Amino acid sequence: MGLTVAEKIIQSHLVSGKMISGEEIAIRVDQTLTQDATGTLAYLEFEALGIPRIKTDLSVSYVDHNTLQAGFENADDHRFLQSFASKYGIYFSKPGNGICHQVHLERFGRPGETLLGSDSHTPTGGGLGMLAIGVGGLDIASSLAGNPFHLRMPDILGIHLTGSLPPWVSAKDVILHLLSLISVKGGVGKILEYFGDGVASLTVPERATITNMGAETGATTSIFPSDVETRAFLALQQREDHFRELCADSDALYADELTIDLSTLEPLIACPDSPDRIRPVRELAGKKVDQVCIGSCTNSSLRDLMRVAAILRGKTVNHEVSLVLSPGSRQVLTMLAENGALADLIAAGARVLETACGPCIGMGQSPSSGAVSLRTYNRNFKGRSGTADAGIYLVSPETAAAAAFTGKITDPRDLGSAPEAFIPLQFMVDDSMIMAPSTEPDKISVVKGPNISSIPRGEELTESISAEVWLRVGDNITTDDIMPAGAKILPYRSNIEKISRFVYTAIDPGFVDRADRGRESGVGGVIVGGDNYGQGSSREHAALAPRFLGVRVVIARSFARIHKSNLINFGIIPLTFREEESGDNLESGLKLDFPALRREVKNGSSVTAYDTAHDREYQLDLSVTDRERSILLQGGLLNWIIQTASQSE
Ligand code: MIC
Ligand code: SF4
Repeated sequence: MGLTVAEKIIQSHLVSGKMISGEEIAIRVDQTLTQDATGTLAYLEFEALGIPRIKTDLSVSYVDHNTLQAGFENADDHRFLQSFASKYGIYFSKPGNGICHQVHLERFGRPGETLLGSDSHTPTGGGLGMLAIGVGGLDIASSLAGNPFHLRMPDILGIHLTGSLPPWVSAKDVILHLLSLISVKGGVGKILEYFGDGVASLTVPERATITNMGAETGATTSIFPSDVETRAFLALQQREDHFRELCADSDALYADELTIDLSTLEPLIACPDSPDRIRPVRELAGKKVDQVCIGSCTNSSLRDLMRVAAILRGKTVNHEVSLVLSPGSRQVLTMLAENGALADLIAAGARVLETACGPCIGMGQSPSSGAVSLRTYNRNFKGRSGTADAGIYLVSPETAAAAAFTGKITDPRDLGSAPEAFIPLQFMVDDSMIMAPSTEPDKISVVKGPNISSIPRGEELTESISAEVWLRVGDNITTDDIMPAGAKILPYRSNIEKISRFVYTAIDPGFVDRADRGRESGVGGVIVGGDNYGQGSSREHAALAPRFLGVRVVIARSFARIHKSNLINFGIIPLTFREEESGDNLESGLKLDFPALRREVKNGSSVTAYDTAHDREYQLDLSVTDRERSILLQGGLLNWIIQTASQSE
C-alpha cells in the first residue's frame, strides 16, 4: 500500500514502534527551534543533563517574543540565550531578525526533514513539506541530547483541495473554513495532510499560513507536499539545493478525508473568544472597528504585506482606527522598504513595530476597553491581548486592510477589483543577524542574569497522596488561562518561583493563595477540567508552575496533546473521567485521597480517589504509554533522562 507524505517522513525517521494509529513510535529529530519565551527553560533543562554539545543536525534559538525591554529581565534572557547557543552548538537569531516560524521557513526548513519546536506554531514548516511538530521545552532538551521524539502514531486526515481561491479570498480563509468544520479539538491525535489539484495554486507562504493555524485545531501537525512551488520558494531563498520532491503515493490511504473547493470560499472571520467561532465577514459588515493588527507568524510574509500595502496605497487609515503592523522577518521588512511598499504603509498611517510577535502575545498594543480589534493572528483567547473585555476577531490581511481605512468590518469584495500586489523576482538574502555557534566552546561562558533561576527537580512519586480540589474549570481551558502571558508576566519565563504567582490569576485570583495554604498543610492540589484541557500554546510553564505550587493531579474529560505531555514531563498525573461520571461533586475545596497512586500509575489503567467526607469513590482513567509511566514515577522527564543515561553507561 502506498504512503502519504507524513507517513513517508515518519517511516524514514522511525527509530522504534510501528506506524499503526495510536501506537507509540519514536522518530529521529533532524532540526529544532526555540523562541525566547520557552527557550530559556529548554536550555536550562538541557544544561541540567550535563551534555557538552548538541547532537541534532541543526538547532536554532530565536528571540522574538519578549522583545519589549521594560526592565533588565528580557535583555538578560537574550544575553543568556546568545551565550548558551554559542557554547553548545546552536545558531542564534538575534532580536530584530524576525519571528521564529517565518525566519525558519525562509532560511532553514527542508522538505522531508523533521523539526521539533518549543512553540505550538512550529507546524508552519509543514508548508515546505517538513514534519514540524510543536512540543514542550523538555522534549527539545531531550532531542538536543540526541534522543528520538516519542509520540503516538497520529491518524492522517487527508484534506483534498480543489479549484483555486477567488479574488480577495486568501489562505487565512482556508484555515478559518477548516476550523469551522472541525473546531478547536477536531485535529487532536491527527496530522492534517493536504493534497489534490488545489495545492498547486497556493504558494509556500500561503501553505504556511494554513499549516501554522492548523495548530488551532489541536492537530499534531499539518503538511503540504513538496512540489514546483516549493522549489521556486527555495530558489528565491537561494537554497534550491535543499529542495526534494515529496508527494503522497497515488494509492495512499488516509484515515479520513474531507474536500475543500477553494473556489467556493469567501472572506471569513473568527469571533471572540475562540478561533473556531467562524462567520462570513459579510454577516458582521458595518461593525465599528477600533484597532487593526497585521502580522504574526500566521500572516506576515512578503506576499501578505505587499497585498496590504497595495490595498492601502493612496488611502488614509480611518481616524478612529489604530493600525499596527509587525512584519514577520527582517527579510520581509527590508524588501518592503526597498520596493516602496513600506512608504505606502507609513503614508497611510500604519504604526510600524519591530519584526517580532508583539501584540499577538500581548507584548504591547493592548486595545482600549471594550474595543473591537481585527487581527491577522491565530489566537483570540480572552485576555490574551492584554485587555480582558476587548473583542478580538481573526481575519485575513485583505479583510484587515479593508477595515483599516473604512473603520468598520468590511467584506473586501465590496472594494471592487483586487489590486495587483507586486512580488519581486529576487529576494534579499542576508543572514548577518544569525550567529553561528563558536568553534571554541570552552572559551565561552554562559551569562545568567539575576532573574534566571535553575530548574526545580521533581520528586519521585510517593505511594499515596492526600489532596484537595483547588479549582474546577470548564471546557477548552487554554494555556493562556492557566499561565497568562503579556508584557507584565512574560519577563519571568526564566524564573519559575516568580511566574508561578500568576497561575490562573485571570480565572480565579484566589488560586495561588489557596495553593500556598494547601502546600503549608502538606496537601497536594487537584485541578478539575472539562474537554480539551490545556489547548493552545506549548508553554511548559503551564505545567511546571502549577507543579511548583503543589498541583499533583489534573482530572479532565480530555486533554490537548502538548499540554498532556508537558504535565507528564513535570510529574503531574493527567486523569480522565469515565463516560458515566459527571464529576459534578468534585467542587473546589473537596478533599481527595489517592491511597495507591504509585502502584496504580506503575501498573494500571485507572486510579482510585476517595472522598472520605462523603464516602464516595472515583475510578479515573489513566491513558499513558509505558515510557510515560516511568516518567511519572520518577517525578518527570528530566529525572528520567538522567536516570536512563546513567543506566546505559
Ligand atoms: C503562543 O502563541 O501562545 C506562544 C507564545 O507562541 C506559545 C509559546 C509560549 O507560550 O511561549 C506557543 O504557541 O507555543
Ligand atoms: Fe509569536 Fe503569535 Fe506566532 Fe505565538 S502565535 S509564535 S506569539 S506570532
